[in-house]
Amino acid sequence: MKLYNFHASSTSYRTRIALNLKGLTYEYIPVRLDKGEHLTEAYRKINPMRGVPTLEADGVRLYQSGAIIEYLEEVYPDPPLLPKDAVARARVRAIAAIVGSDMHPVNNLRIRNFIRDTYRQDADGVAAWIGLWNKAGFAAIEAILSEDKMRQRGFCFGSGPTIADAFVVSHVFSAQRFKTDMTPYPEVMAVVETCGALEPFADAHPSRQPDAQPQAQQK
Ligand SMILES: N[C@@H](CCC(=O)N[C@@H](CS)C(=O)NCC(=O)O)C(=O)O
Repeated sequence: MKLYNFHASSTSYRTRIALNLKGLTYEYIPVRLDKGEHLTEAYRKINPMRGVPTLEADGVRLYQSGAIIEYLEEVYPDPPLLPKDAVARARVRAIAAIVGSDMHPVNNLRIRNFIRDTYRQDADGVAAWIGLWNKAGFAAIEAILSEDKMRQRGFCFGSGPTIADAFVVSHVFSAQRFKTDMTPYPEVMAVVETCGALEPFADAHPSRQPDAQPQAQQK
């Protein structure tokens, strides 16, 4: 397998977590978002939406981290990252979708650049935009986690990692880079602490990736 990705990209990070949880090894192909490598014609041929990650597996190219992670779950079901029960699966997918559909897309690099350039916002203005959507999403996830009395604290669902944890942990990393205040979300932060200590999560952390350098700060 080959994973086209960037160390600080949260969609890449969540995919690395899933690969590691499944015990799958892969070749790390860096796509330097900070150098605009995703905007080249060569990369457009690899990923038509010009985003990371892209996974090459079983002779095919897969895009969209959510689709990639669901593919991994279907083809490599052990260990499972989704519960068996349909309602439980829907709950896990809902938490992942809050991050993947409601939070990340509006804070993506291309959106931040547009806000900066078209609406002439400085770093504080862009951070205010990011914070707005992070606050809405994390408040919802915090409420969902707080209301779930069956859940073991430190995991989004049940007593072990699921797809939801991969999405939440990776997006908290992104939020903290942009100085979103995480103190109102203790249940979310307990997930980061518990899961972050597990090897598959720790090994997927942006700081441990081959393309991690102090000057590479773009997502
Ligand atoms: N929905 C896609 C988003 C992929 C994506 O856009 N990733 C970001 C990095 S986290 C990216 O490549 N951004 C480039 C840009 O916005 O120009 C996924 O989940 O894979």
